[in-house]
Amino acid sequence: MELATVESAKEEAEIEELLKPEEPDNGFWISATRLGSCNLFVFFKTGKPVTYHQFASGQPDNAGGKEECVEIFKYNDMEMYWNDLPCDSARSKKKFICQS
Ligand SMILES: [Ca+2]
Repeated sequence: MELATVESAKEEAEIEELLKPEEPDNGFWISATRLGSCNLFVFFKTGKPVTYHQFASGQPDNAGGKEECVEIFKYNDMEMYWNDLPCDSARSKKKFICQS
């Protein structure tokens, strides 16, 4: 099992369906990670660049220059959004979305 890649709206919709019972504002780690200090992301599972994404308004912002991981979350039970955030901060203790 590895962190999931999300490469299309269809895949994201499938994940959203699985997450419906969860608390809406919980974030979940996916396989996307920042490459260097710019806003280029790759999936570390495959090495492929992230071409489909749904970053929330103002994201990715690389706050503090340390936001190298990516979560997906639901906000106010609306559609899912993506956010970059630090991989190792206390706030980052989130659940994972994995795939085999
Ligand atoms: Ca962010």
